[in-house]
Amino acid sequence: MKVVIAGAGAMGSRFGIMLHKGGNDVTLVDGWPAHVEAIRQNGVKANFNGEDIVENIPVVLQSEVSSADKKDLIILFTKAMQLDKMLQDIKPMIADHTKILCLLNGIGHEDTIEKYIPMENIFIGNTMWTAGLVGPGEVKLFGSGSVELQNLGDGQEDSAKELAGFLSESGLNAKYSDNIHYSIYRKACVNGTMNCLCSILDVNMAEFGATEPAHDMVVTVVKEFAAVAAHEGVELDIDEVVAHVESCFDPNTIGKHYPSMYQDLINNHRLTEIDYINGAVSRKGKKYGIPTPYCDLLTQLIHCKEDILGAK
Ligand code: NAD
Ligand code: AOT
Repeated sequence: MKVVIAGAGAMGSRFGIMLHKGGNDVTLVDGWPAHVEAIRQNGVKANFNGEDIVENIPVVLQSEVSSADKKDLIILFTKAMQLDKMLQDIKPMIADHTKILCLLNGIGHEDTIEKYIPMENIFIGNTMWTAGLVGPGEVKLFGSGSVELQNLGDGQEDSAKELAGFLSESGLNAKYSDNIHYSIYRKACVNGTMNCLCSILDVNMAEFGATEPAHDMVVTVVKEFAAVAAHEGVELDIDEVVAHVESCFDPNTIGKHYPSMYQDLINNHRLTEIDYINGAVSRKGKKYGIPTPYCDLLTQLIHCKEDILGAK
């Protein structure tokens, strides 16, 4: 199987490394010239669960993508606001049979992907793996994780199960889900609380969890996500989702992770995915007549912080 990782930052590098270590034909595609050049020169450097490794994976700039090289599977790992441009740039690699798997955080990416790929080839999901970009060509990977995915097109369940099996062969711990929209909203609740609040408060997830108001804030945000999801026929179990979000507070498992929004905004003064997480819930809330005051405020606070820090 010829695999492309479209967007080879922190998470794309993790998936690229694990699939390449698993013996697969992997190519990385990325839009950041310094990162691509560093990988070309030195391979992808990673601290992988405490061990320093180098994985030599072929890499191309998205402006260099060639139509001579059609791929079987493309795994999307851009930031949400880079997705449309990436899909335009990788068009030459897409054949009639090419499957696309989207594991980005946030809600509604299928609306963007459907413009480029027939429904029967689209698979969507989410992941509990984490990763951090240290600098061009270098990532930090620790802890364990999982993937859930499902087909968007009718009758593609077997392909989705095969795809999960393929990822699991390389240790990515992937499972087929028969209710992926539930899983995506459930993961969006993690990001809709942890990503923005850790960025605003300048803390990791364990430090936020140790504050007195944390529980009430998590419950309030999850209820807003649940109200919007219910309007779309996705009935979140609020207590279970709150417990899932709060499991991220544990400093012995994942609590010391600074969410990707923190890494972008606070460490690197980059624009964030807020409009695809809390901002998406705010927009949907307005459309459906559902009040979402916490999501509205959190979205605005992150945009304030982007302006204050001159994020690009
Ligand atoms: P990332 O920012 O590391 O990489 C995304 C793209 O941004 C890549 O093309 C990368 O080259 C580019 N980029 C990164 N830093 C840059 C810089 N300084 N200058 C120019 N370009 C730069 O993104 P990620 O953290 O891998 O996230 C990809 C998707 O996965 C997002 O939707 C994210 O929310 C989601 N996700 C992330 C994590 C995590 O722990 N990082 C966990 C689960 C899901
Ligand atoms: C995360 N983090 O999704 C992953 O940083 O954007 C992110 C992210 C798995 C479990 C908890 C948080």
